[in-house]
This record gives sequence, C-alpha cells and structure tokens, in this order.
Amino acid sequence: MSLFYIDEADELNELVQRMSKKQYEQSPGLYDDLPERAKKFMKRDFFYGISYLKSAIDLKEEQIFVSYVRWTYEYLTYLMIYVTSEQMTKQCIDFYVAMSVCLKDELPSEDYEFAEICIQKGIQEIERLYKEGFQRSEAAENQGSEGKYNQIAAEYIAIILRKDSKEAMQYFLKLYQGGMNIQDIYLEVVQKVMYKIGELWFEKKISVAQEHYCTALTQTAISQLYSTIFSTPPNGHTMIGCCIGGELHELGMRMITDLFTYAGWNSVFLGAGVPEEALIHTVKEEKADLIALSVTMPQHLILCKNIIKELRSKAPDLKIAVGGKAFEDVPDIWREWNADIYTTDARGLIQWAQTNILEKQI
Ligand code: B12
Repeated sequence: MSLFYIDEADELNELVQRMSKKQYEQSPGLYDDLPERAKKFMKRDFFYGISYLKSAIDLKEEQIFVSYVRWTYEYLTYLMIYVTSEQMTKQCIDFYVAMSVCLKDELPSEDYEFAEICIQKGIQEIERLYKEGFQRSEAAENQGSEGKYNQIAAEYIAIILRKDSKEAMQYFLKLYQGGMNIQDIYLEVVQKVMYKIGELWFEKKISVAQEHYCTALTQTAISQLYSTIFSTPPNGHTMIGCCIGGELHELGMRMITDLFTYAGWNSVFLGAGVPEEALIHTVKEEKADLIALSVTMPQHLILCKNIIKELRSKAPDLKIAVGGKAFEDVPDIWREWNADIYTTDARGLIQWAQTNILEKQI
C-alpha cells in the first residue's frame, strides 16, 4: 500500500522529511541561509502540496494542483520579499522537483504518471508567471471593490480595520433601515467585504489576527438583521446547509441559509464536520427538500462526492446543491457526481429552488 494513501501521520511526516532533504540537496547553502521559521513553513507547504496533489489525482483534475501552485507562488512573492524573484522562482521549482522525485517510489505507476502531469504543468505555470513578471491580476486586486456598492463596502472595511466594533455592529442594520434589501446587503456588501479581506491578508497588508477579527465581527454584525430575516412567513419547505468535512469556511453557507430563511424556508445550518450518518438522519428527520453542500478548500471535494453518493441512495427525492470556491477550478464536476445544481452564489440557488422545488410542487 502506498504511504501517500494511508494518511498515517508518522509515515506522511517521514515522506515530507525526505522531500525537505531533497530540496536542501538541490540548493547548496539553502539550509544554512533559511531562517528556522521559513524552514517550518517549507515543511508545512509540502504537507499542503501533497494534500492538493492527492485531491487532483483522486478527481483526475490537474487544474486543482496547478491553481494551488499559482496561489503559492503568488503568496510567496508577497512573503519572501528578502529574496530576488530569480531565487524565489528557483526555490519553488526545486520544491516541486523534490516532490516529484520522492513520490516516484511512493505512488502506483498510474497515479505517479498523473502526478507528474500535474507537477510539470505546475512548474510551467511558475515559469510563465516569472517570465511575464508576476503581478497580482487586476481581478484579484479588485476583489470586493467593484460594482455599485463599492463605496459602502470600502466604508465598512475602513470601520473594521480601525477596530470600531460599535460602529460595525450597527452598520448593516443601518443599511437595511436606509432602504437596502437584505440580499444586496449580504451579497453586494458582506460577501465582497470578505473577499477583499482575503486579498488584504494574501498581500500581507493585514495580519492573520486582523483577518480573524474582521470575520468574527462581521458574523456578529450580520446577526443584527436576524429579527427581519426571521420575520418572513414560512413557505412549508426545508433546506439544510452544511460545509464538508473539516472545512472551516462556513460564513458563505451561513449566509445562504440566512437568505433561504428570509425567503420563507425552514433552514437548518449544520456548520462543518457533520458525520455522514448524522447528515442523513437530519435530512430524514427534517423531511428536507434540499441540501446545500459547501466546499472552499479542494481537499474536501472528494468527500463531497462521496456524501452525494450516499445521500442519493438514502434519500432519492432530496435535491442536492453544491457550491463554494473549490468548484471554481472544476465548475462542471457536479454533473458527473449527479448533484442537481451548482451556482456561484446564494442568489442563483434561491432562484433555482424557486423554479425547481417550490413551483414544481404547487
Ligand atoms: C474568513 C476566511 C477564513 C476563516 C473562515 C471563518 C469562517 N467562520 O468562515 C478562517 C480563518 C477559518 C480561514 C482559514 C483558512 N483559510 Co481562509 N479565507 C477566509 C476569507 C477571507 C473569507 C471567506 C468568506 O467568508 N467569504 C465570504 C463568503 C460569503 O463567500 P463564499 O464562502 O465564497 O460563499 C459564497 C459563494 O461561494 C457561494 N457558496 C458557498 N458555498 C456554497 C454552497 C452552495 C450549495 C452554493 C450553491 C453556493 C455556495 O455562495 C456564498 C454566498 O454567496 C477567504 C477569502 C475569499 N476569497 O473567500 C479566505 C480563503 C478562502 N482562505 C484561504 C486559505 C488559504 C485559508 C487557510 C488554508 C489559511 C491558513 N494558512 O490557515 C485556512 C484553511 C482552513 C480550513 N481547513 O478550511 C484562501 C483559499 C485559497 C485557495 N487555495 O483556494 C482564501 C481564498 C484567501 C486567499 N485570498 O487566498 N479562512
């Protein structure tokens, strides 16, 4: 059995040790030059890299790995400002070469062949970024700052960055009282604010602690709208929202369930880490019409696929929706998995449920 697949902490650790050793052998002097902190990060990145590669292999979707490589290269460009772009590029390429060499004896040949395709495409992506002179794409730079609510999102971001919790707590309620509708507040302001916060963290303009603070505060500030959200008369239908596996990104799914509640649905938000049996039990107990499954990190995609299979066999009438950032690289995969719908935001799913569940049952 291949080490790659047994997820034994000790053995995976040993594999990562070998990858790190190989990386140092390829760049004489690197071990002595790297600060201890950077050595730790590099080790952690091998763990991450392996998990993305595993996900790409399991789903036969090389783009999952290529996007990860691009993300890491861009992230390191902001982090390793003390090395030249040539040095950084060489270290990154060496990293994936070390990964490839150490995986050769680890994976069954068919998987290794696919892993090699992923790794080589990843290296090509790095070379492309280096050649073109890496610049954060305009779309990424502007995350959260486009559109007609641009000004409002920017104002709220300024409030939370100066840690004015009191002002932030009232902000969305004031928008609502000023005439803005709840869906727009959620999708045109809150969602964009969170994307922008993600960009600021990525570009090292705010710390991890600031990012956590902004998320926690925003989640609480949204709750000021709950008396309005829960005031809609019930339409007699139930939806369940949950995040897959160890997915910690749950704000998106919480927003979806809130918007379904506001549209009159009985919405049950289960968060993350719900065991499969508990999920199926809840579907039956609640007589749910719809379940919405959210995945942000691609490592959880394979579990999502397996859960859909299980739900299909145990609850054949249930409608199943998928969504979340992880699907951006594999936007059609839900069809192969026999899910009913994938949409990029809550608005699309609510419209789909209106047509395909509510209007069908009249
Ligand atoms: C807040 C945040 C966190 C918080 C989450 C807290 C919480 N309670 O949710 C914490 C601190 C836990 C976190 C951790 C990490 N994060 Co984070 N995080 C974010 C951030 C800034 C915002 C996420 C968010 O709330 N978005 C707002 C919601 C409304 O948007 P959404 O999730 O996309 O959901 C909408 C749609 O996608 C869709 N949707 C979602 N689910 C579903 C389901 C269905 C059925 C449908 C139809 C639609 C749908 O509808 C939603 C509403 O419209 C993002 C930035 C970003 N661009 O998203 C990074 C981000 C997602 N995180 C990232 C990373 C790397 C991490 C960490 C690995 C960081 C680390 N080194 O620790 C960990 C991984 C944690 C884990 N194991 O899951 C990266 C992911 C990069 C990648 N490879 O894809 C991002 C993109 C940051 C970045 N710019 O690089 N994070």
